[in-house]
Amino acid sequence: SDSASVEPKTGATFPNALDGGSRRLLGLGVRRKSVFGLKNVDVYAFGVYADESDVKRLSENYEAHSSPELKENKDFIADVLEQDLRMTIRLQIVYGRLSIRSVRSAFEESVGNRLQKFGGSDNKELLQRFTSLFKDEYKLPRGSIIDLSKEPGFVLQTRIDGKDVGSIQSKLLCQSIFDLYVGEDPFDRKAKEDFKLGLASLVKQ
Ligand code: DAO
Ligand code: DAO
Ligand code: DAO
Repeated sequence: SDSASVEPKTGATFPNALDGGSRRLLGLGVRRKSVFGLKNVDVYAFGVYADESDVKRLSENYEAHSSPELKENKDFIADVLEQDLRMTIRLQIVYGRLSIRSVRSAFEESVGNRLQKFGGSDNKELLQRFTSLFKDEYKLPRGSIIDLSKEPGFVLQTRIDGKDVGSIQSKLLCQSIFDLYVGEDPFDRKAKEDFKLGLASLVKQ
């Protein structure tokens, strides 16, 4: 429809815009995880959003390059993720028995790996600051919505079902989280490709 899109593998629905219309949906994907090394489960569907006016403003830095050149350039997305660009990753839980404990341990693995990649080894404190937001009393039943938003000045804001659960100012944390979805080795390749195409089409509008 005009106002929402459906992630086809899970049937999860995502609004085409957030934040009063300024953050636009550019890519959809699924986060899968193997359980006990046996089978893969779909844990959540996700949508990648970027602020239209920020993309237009920042695109001036890339004007000298043609779009095919940018699409093939590996460093391009890495460069985009270093910009002060408002973005949101919306997660919609599809796995019905997610415990906060498994969220915390999956998170330490995936985000911990990226913190190491971008920041070196000494990031335990940052990881702990973030995981301490995940209180044991939170419940994440199927259908729960988590928004991870990058706000101006590299502030990562987390919301669960619309309720603010905390913000952390860290460029490294922002880079690490968004890299999972649209970086070098993303959870879902299609989401990353659509994100790149979407950036280019926003610039041309
Ligand atoms: O119940 O332990 C289990 C298996 C489920 C896999 C959990 C993966 C968690 C992925 C992170 C979710 C972040 C919202
Ligand atoms: O899928 O491995 C992954 C990364 C998940 C990152 C997002 C986790 C945020 C979860 C907040 C839950 C609070 C209870
Ligand atoms: O029209 O050939 C062209 C230039 C297209 C540029 C496409 C990507 C620009 C993306 C800028 C993103 C900034 C955050």
